[in-house]
Amino acid sequence: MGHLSVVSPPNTIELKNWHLDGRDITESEKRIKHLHGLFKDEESYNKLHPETLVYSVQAHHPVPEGTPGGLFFGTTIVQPGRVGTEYFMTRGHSHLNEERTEYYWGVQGEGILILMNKQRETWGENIFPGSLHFIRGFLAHRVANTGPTQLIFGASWPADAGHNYDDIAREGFSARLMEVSGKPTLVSI
Ligand code: M6P
Ligand code: ZN
Repeated sequence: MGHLSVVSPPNTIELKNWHLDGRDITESEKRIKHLHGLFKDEESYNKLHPETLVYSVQAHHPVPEGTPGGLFFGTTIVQPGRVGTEYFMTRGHSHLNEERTEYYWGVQGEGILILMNKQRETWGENIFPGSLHFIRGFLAHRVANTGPTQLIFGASWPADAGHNYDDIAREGFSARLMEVSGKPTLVSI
């Protein structure tokens, strides 16, 4: 970059599916074998092929993790599927820096953003192409695919938010998203 220069940006987004290209992008995949203990029905979990893909994440990290004022940007694809009657979903997390917020938005497919506050009240927001979700601070968040096709959503979060997976691993959310009478339903645990 130089004074008065006009250059191409280092990154692009494929607007059909929000696939990210360019520099500083990490990719991760979560398969059934990586998600032990996440789903309620262990018998159904054990019947699925361990290599079954559940979700994948691309994240653009233009600054180091923890940089005050920095932003990260990601695209997540959750595959269609269920473990028993529970929909395929992300692990879910809250932020280590608990007041940090985040945007999610729907790109393709249908799903539900599951949110839980510190009082362990859990509720959902429908995700669809064009839906916009502002995730307030102090909320645990996770996304389930409730449709027959891939669910793609975008996300942007502060570089100093951090991921807290331990609380969810220990206590879980207070409700699970299950198919009940053919409909996605939050069921108290
Ligand atoms: C979104 C963002 C990421 C997150 C990803 C998967 O892209 O919130 O920070 O890592 O979803 O969610 P999780 O980390 O809970 O598996
Ligand atoms: Zn987050």
